[in-house]
Amino acid sequence: SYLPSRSLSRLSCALVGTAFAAMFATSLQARELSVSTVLSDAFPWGQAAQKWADLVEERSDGELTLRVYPNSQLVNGDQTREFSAMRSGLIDLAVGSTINWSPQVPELNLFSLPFLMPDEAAVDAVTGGEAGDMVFEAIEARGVVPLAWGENGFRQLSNSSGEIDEPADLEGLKIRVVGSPLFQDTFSALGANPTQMSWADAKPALTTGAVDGQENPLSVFDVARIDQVGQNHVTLWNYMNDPLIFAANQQVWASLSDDEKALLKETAVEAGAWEVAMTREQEAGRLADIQERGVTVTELSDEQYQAFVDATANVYDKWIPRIGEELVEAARNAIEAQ
Ligand code: X2X
Repeated sequence: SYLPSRSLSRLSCALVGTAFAAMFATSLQARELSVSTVLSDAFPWGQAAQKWADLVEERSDGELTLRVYPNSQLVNGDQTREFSAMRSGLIDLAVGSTINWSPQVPELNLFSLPFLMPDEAAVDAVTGGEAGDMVFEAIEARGVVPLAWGENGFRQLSNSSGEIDEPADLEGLKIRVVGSPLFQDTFSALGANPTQMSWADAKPALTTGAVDGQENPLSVFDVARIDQVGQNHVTLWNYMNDPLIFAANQQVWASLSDDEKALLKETAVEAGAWEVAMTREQEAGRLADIQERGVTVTELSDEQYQAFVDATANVYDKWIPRIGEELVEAARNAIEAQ
């Protein structure tokens, strides 16, 4: 050959180098997947994602790594964009709230219908049955692969101005709500003045008194020390439960081997069940701690509860067509049958 051997070896070196770099990049991408969460591992929600990551790490012998990015940082704090970011591939995986994904998946508003699910058994009947399957199909139809359920928890009402045991007590109160339109309707129906903002903005707004109240599970209230920013009244009204969903971007999912898919699914189901049980077990202790720190806790009589149910009935008229009559029916049947 008249090609000088030196340049030949240089050429082959370059070729091998490029091929190696490409292989390396592909394998790195396949190995480390991002997981988005809104809350950090100081909260059960973040612990659910970390548990998932730990189980995957352990059972894949380090072949697959999940790296958790808390505080909605992959969407610059805008939690209602998390689903879109996962669908488009900016986020590989997420453990997300039904509330935050509901702007893109209207069926998820099911869980925010006020006073639909009175207790944990009702939540389990919905997520674990036909309604839950329908919700997963709706997520899949919108380009994301759902894997398992977790739980942020029953959302309770807090405020800085006084005890709330009837809708009239909410009259004119500024309440921070998540940026999901159904909440605007629920709190308007109760005579309050709802203000939508992200979780990142919520604590500053409570601190300055820009808002008078907020609603979140007791675990969030407790860990974030919401009582220390003047929220010294909590009403236990179980008005909605906020399940978490473990999910994956569709292209990422399709790129995994069958074994990796099985591993991700099985560990998500396990981490979810672990977190749901833990969240529920901790509830009573958290309530006691909150009361010990001086928070007034209000429980509702059956009549008081019914007054809130009646005041928010029109939310159903507006939202059932958006959620889907069949899905709401399936959820109601599951709740009644338990
Ligand atoms: O923003 C909230 O209130 C939170 C943290 O509970 C959710 O992400 C739904």
